Parts: sequence; C-alpha cells; structure tokens
Amino acid sequence: MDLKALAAKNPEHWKKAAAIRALTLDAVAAANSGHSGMAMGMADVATVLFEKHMKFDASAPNWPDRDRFILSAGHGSMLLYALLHLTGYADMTLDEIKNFRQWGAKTAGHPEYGHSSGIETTTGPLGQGIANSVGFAIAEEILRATYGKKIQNHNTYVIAGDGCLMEGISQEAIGLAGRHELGHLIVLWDDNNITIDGTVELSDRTDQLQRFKASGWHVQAIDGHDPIAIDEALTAARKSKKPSMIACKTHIALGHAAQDTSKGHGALTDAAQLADAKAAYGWPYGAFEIPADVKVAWEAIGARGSAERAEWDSQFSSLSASKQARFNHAFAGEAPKKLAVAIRRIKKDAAESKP
Ligand SMILES: Cc1ncc(C[n+]2csc(CCOP(=O)(O)OP(=O)(O)O)c2C)c(N)n1
Ligand SMILES: [Mg+2]
Repeated sequence: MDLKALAAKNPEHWKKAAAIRALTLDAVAAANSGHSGMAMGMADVATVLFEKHMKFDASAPNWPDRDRFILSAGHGSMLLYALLHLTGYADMTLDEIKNFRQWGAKTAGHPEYGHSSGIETTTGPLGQGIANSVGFAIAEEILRATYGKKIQNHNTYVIAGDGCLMEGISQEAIGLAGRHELGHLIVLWDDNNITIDGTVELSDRTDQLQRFKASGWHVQAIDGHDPIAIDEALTAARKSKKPSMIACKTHIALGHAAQDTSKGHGALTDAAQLADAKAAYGWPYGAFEIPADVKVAWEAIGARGSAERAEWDSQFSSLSASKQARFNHAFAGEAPKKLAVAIRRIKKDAAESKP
C-alpha cells in the first residue's frame, strides 16, 4: 500500500482517519493489551460513515431517532471509543482513552452497554452484534409503523468481521433480515481475509456476497480505503429497500509492520514499529496528541446533526400528550400495563389447568 499516495489523494479525510489509527495504537500500547489491527483497517470506512451518513448529535446521545452504530467486531473497541471521543461525546474523555482496558474505565476491552453513551449494545462474542442489530432494525420498523416517519426513521449500521460471519447465529439473523426486507439495516463487513489464527481460508471459504444475496440482501463490494467508494456504496445501501451488506476490502493493521498478518489482529505494542506506523501516516504528534484542526473537524461532524435533532424535538412536541407518553414509556423500557395483567391470567390458567 502506498500510504503517501492515499494521503495525498484525500488529505482532509486521511488526517481524520489517521487520528483514529494513532489513538488506537497509543491506547493499546499504554494498556499493553487489546486489538489494534481492526480499528486501523476500518478507520476509513468509519470516518466516511460518521462524516457523511450517520444521523447523530454527540451532544444528545439519546436522541430517539438517531442512527444506531453497532460494532459487532467488538474486539476492535478502540475504533468505537476513538469515534466517540473525537466527535465529542461528553463521557468519552481523553482520560478514558488513556485508561483503555483499566479497572473502572468506560473503555473496557470490549464495548459494554451502559459504560458510556454511544455504546448502543454490548459486543465482543463474535456474531452477537450482527444478530442484535437485526433486532434493532425490527424495532425501528415497528416504531416507524406505530409513530410515523417523522418520529422514527433511522438506520442501523453494523461493522462485522470475518469471525462474526463465521458464527452460526449470524445466518439465522441474516435470513430473518432478508425475509423481512429490513431496508434500514446496513452491514459493513471488514473483509480483511485475516482472523486471529491466520487467513480466513484456514477455516472458511464461503462466498459471503453470494451468501447474503441468497438470503435476500442487497450486496456491494468496495475498496475499504477509498473514501469516495465508501461514500457511494453507503448512498446506494441507504436507497435499497433490502438490507444491505457492503464488503469492504481492507488491510488489517494498515501501515504497520504487522499489516495483512494475524499478528495485526492483536496488540501492537512494539515502540519502534509504532513510531514507524505513525511516520507512515505522516503523523508527527506525541502519544494521545490530536492536533487542534483535526479535533475541530471531528467535532463539527459530532455537531452536524444538531439542527435535525432540534427539528425532531419540535415534531415530537406536536404529538398528542397521550402519544408522547406512550412513546416515552416505551423508550424508558417499561412494559405496557396490560402485559402484567395478561401474564397473571396465563399463570392462573396454567396453574388451574388439569394435567
Ligand atoms: C464467539 C467467539 N469466539 C471466539 C472469540 C475470540 N476471538 C476474538 S476476535 C477473533 C478473530 C476474529 O477474526 P475477525 O473477525 O476476522 O477479526 P480481525 O482479525 O479481522 O480483526 C476471535 C477468534 C470471540 N470473541 N467470540
Ligand atoms: Mg478479519
């Protein structure tokens, strides 16, 4: 990979993605554990997704109609933590990044729901995130049908790795999503041909594009380091009425001595190699240092959705009081009152029924 040419082609994009890669290298090195390669490989895809497509407002992480981002490849957690920090989620301070994988930090080895806003669900067990995302997309369909498009109309984006697609549970979820034409579900597959053990071929030779297509999905294959191709593919995926899978061909641990090897899957902590990788990115800054212009550009991305969110607030307040109450009740995770009555009746019937 000629990183200089890549950087020269889209310098503004490159700096933003390099910030994710540098934070990942620094956090994993400080913790002396973790997974560097996935975040370094998917930094371009994630940057374009957050910059051009994700509907979100970092200052209002619980906006009910935000797009959901699920990092199914949860071992690459630094990708998510870097995105949350750079875009300005108040919970995800630089200190949290510096304390990656430390006891009590919000930055657990794998993302834990409830530790920080912006972590939509717990992931780490391969396959769990992609399966869970189908539930998210079904919930969105139901909410949209119930409250209308002005109140609920968002996408669920997923980053899944080779391991997620190998897990059996992924097929049940993919099949269900295809059957129900969950058009607001978009999976970005980190197609890097590497797992913890070596190349994918060691354990699997499934044609993933054919597999998703056979399950009723819209499929595309792109160069996962080309920001224009990523942007176009996301635009096409959003237009599709079917769930979408984008195979993003990437290099795990891009720019590091461990690039394209299973060594790149884990913790890249060698100081000299880390310095070489940063030099290859044209990143002359110290550990955990993000230059002000790059941070400002990222924070602008974090604030991009604020006007749309304010518009949503006014749409919501125009709903009837009872509809607002029903919506808030559902989002608070409270079961409908009638449910308790129904369960009591079932229990009573079962207890009284004769064997
Ligand atoms: C169900 C389950 N089995 C095993 C693991 C351990 N594990 C974590 S990542 C990984 C390899 C995943 O490969 P891939 O998804 O291709 O990630 P990449 O190496 O490209 O980052 C394994 C086996 C796990 N997290 N969950
Ligand atoms: Mg892989």
